[in-house]
Order: sequence, then C-alpha cells, then structure tokens
Amino acid sequence: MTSLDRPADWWKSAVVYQIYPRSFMDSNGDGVGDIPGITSRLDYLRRLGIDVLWLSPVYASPMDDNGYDISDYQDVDPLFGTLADLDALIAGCHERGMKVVMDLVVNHTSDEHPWFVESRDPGSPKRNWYWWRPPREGHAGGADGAEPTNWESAFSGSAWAYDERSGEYYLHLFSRKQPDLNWENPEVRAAIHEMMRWWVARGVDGFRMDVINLISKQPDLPDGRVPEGRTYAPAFDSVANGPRLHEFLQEMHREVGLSEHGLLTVGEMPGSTVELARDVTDPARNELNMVFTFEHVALDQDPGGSKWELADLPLPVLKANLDTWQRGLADVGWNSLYWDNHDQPRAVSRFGDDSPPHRVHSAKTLGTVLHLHKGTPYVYQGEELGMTNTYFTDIAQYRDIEAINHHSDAVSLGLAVEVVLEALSVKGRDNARTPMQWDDSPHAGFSDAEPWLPANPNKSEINAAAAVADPDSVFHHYRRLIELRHLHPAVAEGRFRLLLPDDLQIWTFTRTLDEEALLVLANCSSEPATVDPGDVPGLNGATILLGTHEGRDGLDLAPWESRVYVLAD
Ligand code: TEU
Repeated sequence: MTSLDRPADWWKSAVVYQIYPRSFMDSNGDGVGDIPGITSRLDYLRRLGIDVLWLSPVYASPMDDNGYDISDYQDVDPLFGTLADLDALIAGCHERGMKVVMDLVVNHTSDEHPWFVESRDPGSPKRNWYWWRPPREGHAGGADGAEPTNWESAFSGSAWAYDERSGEYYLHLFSRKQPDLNWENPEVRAAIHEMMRWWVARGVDGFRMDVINLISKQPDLPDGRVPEGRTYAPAFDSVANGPRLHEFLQEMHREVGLSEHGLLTVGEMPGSTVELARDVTDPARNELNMVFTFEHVALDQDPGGSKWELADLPLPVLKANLDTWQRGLADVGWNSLYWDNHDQPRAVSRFGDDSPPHRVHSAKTLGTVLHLHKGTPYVYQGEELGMTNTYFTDIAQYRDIEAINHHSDAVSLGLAVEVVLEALSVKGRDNARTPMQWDDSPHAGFSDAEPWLPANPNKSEINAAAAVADPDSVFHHYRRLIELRHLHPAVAEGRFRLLLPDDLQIWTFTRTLDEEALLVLANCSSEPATVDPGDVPGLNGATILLGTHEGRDGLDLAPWESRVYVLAD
C-alpha cells in the first residue's frame, strides 16, 4: 500500500470497523477468535462497505487484560495466529480496498515483556524504562500507605506494586501486569518509534493509540484527592494530559512519518477536552488526526462519580455534548464518532431501547444520528446487527479483569452485591465482548467449540445471516449509511447545526456544504413524537435519502423513527 492509496485526509470520508479479535471469528475450534477467522469474514465486511479495520491487540501477550498487556510488540500471539496470518489479513483487506489500523499500546507493557523483566534488576540500564520509586518517606515497603503516591489503578487497588527484591514500587495505572513505561526516557521513545516504523513497513495503514494522553506524567507525581469512603485517588486526574504530551506526539509524528505515510492516527484520551482535542488534531501541529473523547460515554453516571454509579441521561444532555464537540472542532481539527467499543456496553442497550418492539429501529436511528455528525464514524463489531448487552447476573460469568476487581473491591467496601451486579450488568465491558453472532447455531457460528465467553442467547433473532438476508435489517441500514458518506460530500465535510436542542425526544440537525443541505430528523424515544413545521425549516419539498420506516413522511414520527433528507435548493 503506497501513499498513493492514502490520499491526503482519506480518513475524513472513511468509516472504521473495530474488531475485538478474541470475539470475532474462531477458525481453529479453540473457542477463541483468531486472525484466520477474521480473514474468512472479509467479504462480509466488504459487503457492509467499511473502509478500515481497526484490530484490537493481537500481539504476544499473557492476556491479563485480553492483549492490552503486550510482551512482544513485533509478534502475534499463537492464540490469534502468526505474523504470516496477519500479513495475509492485511493483503486480503488491501485487495478489497480496505485498510488496516493496528492498536498501539505503549503507555504500558506486560510485566513479561523483556524490557520490564530486565528493568526489575536495579542495576539494569533498563531500570529507568519504567517508573520505579522507593516507599513513601517514613514507611516500610509493602506497608499500608507506603505507596509512593495515593493513586488508584483503573482496575481497582493501588496503582503501585511493591517489588520485594529491589525494595521499590513500580507504577501500573492498569493491572499489576501492565507496568507503565517511562516516556521521559528518550531510549523508550526511540524504541517505540522503531517498532511503529516496522509495522508501517509491513503495510499497516494507521494506529489507534491506547490511553496515549497518559504517557506524559506530572514530573513530581503529586498525590490526588481521595473521594469520600475511598482509599485511593483516581489516578487519571493526576497523570492525564501531562506537560510533555504534545512534544511526545510531535516527536512520534516526525520520527515515524505519520503524515508522510498518510497514516490514520486516533488517540484514545480519557479525560480529554475540546481544547485539548483542538490542539492534538490541528493538522498544523503535526500530532494526531483524531482523539477518542470519553465525555459522551460518561454522561450516564453521577457527575464526579465512577462509571458504576449509574445516572439517567436525558436526550438534551447527550445532544448538547456532541454539539459542543461539533462546534469545538468545526474550524480546526477533526472528530471521531462512536457509541461503543470493547470497553463500553452495547450502544442499543445503553443509548437506544433493546426491547423487542424497538431494538431494530433504535439501532438504526442511533446509526443515523451518529453517522450524519461531522467526523469519522467507528462501528464496533456487532453494532451493525443491533447486538445487545448480555446482562450477566452472577460475578462468575465475568471474564474482564476490570469487572472482577471492581466486584471484589466494592463488596469489600460494604456495597450490596446486588447493587454491584446491577451496575456491572449495564456497564460491564464483557457486554461488548460476547462472540459475534454470525448465525443461530449453538455458538452463533463463531466457533465449533464452547466459546471463552458464551454467545448471547438472543443470537436466534440477532445474527448476520438473518440480517444480510433481510433488506430491512440494521445491517443494510448501516450499509446505506456508509454509502451515503461515500456519495454525499456534505456527510463528510458539511457544517453541522443542531436544531431543537431542548427537545426531549427529537434529535434534529442540518449539514450544509456548498449547494447541498441535508437534514436529519430523528425520534430518539420509545413514544411517538411530532415536530412543528416552523421548528424544522426546509422540510417542504425535501427528499428522503434514507429512512427507517418505509413510506412514511410528514411531521409525525413513530418511536425511534429517523429520516435523512436532502433539502430543496
Ligand atoms: O482503555 C482505557 C480506559 O480508560 C478504559 O479502560 C476505561 O477505564 C474503562 O474500561 C472504560 O470505562 C484502554 C483499552 O481500551 C482498554 O481495553 C484497556 O483495558 C486499557 O486501555 C489498558 O490498556
């Protein structure tokens, strides 16, 4: 793949499909998805019309966090296949005009990565490749409160692990088996740039960068504010968006040739703001193309609370947040657009209505609203089928380290088990990680063997085979949405304007580019809704480009009905 095949800003009119390899397709009957399995399904993805595959990690890993703990960046884990299998997948994509984006997990490695194994030796030149610190002054190593800072890991407990042998602690913002790399050390940065160039030379078309705004830590490692009733302070508040973040991103851009090679780059940035995103995605600053903000996926929780403290999400709040990002990056930078991924619950269960009468329409309408915003849309595997949460009822059903650690931590702090399980059932990451539902066979066509996580029983109704065969399915609606983006420049580049911001049911906005003006009119509620003619200018004489309810038009909208209009000149 040459830069010819990656014209400038190609990713602005592209749609990205995220694959979680463990759960997409198993080709060797071990119950775990793999790379040859993905390759066997490329024609399905081609039919959907997506332009890019984002692969969650497939690198060598002890799988403490399902691959986000890497022990060799330049090899594929045997669970997923071989480097040759990956080359075949990349070639298969390129033959079909699709590109491949790899997951770059360089805020931390696995504790089984040779770099860290060496770093454990206090005398090793690799000691300063990680964050080693002595116990807090006046405390004996390993004692309560002896951790160098009061930070909490994202997976519960302290973010520091004590190493008896060296008498020091190492930092891990995620699990103990995910020690943070010290990006202050230029040797670390050079090694990562070299590894990225190696993948570019293998033909990959871009990188999704894991928690990339955590790589620059506040040099004095300040303690954080401990919320009431908690032992530790949320670490992200103390480490996110550090003083050298932009310097490190610009250096990476230069050393790897991110725009020279026309690569798609998107940075996952928990705690990122519009202001930060404007700087990071401003092409004049040579950092990244896009960021993943977490603002819109943190609105259904108590403000200042954790994701487990559930809260209602009135539609105007969600509309306002996406509108803020649309206006914030209207003149500089570029937005990413997503409802879910491998860390978030299923979109239709969270933002739609997954009950049988409304699941299909709400899945379609969520797609319409998101894909007609300005930015690059990301479709998470199964979203194009309207796959739902699984709603586990017992902690024994969970496989995700975040869920398992949160459960034991919360229960040990006295929270009622049923309250913890309720929050896990609607917010747990395993909801996104059940096998892809290809058909209604025992393991949903994902595998011939018992999967690592059981398939959602609703595979009998919700599966790709049925969806592809049904022209009115969520699948074909997503296919038409993607087609719309490829055919109408206004979908990619049109100026965004939100209408009726305070309406509790209606989400409506326009996209305007030169002579073309599009209007999206969506009822995002499970009750009928009506709009006043005055509220939606240009509806008279407008033509429906895509609707969820065949043959309907006018001011009345059925539950979860949406229409995309091209407005008359
Ligand atoms: O996620 C970062 C992150 O912020 C999430 O873990 C978040 O804390 C939570 O799961 C969602 O509320 C990235 C990867 O996407 C995730 O899968 C990894 O577990 C994590 O980094 C560590 O690599």
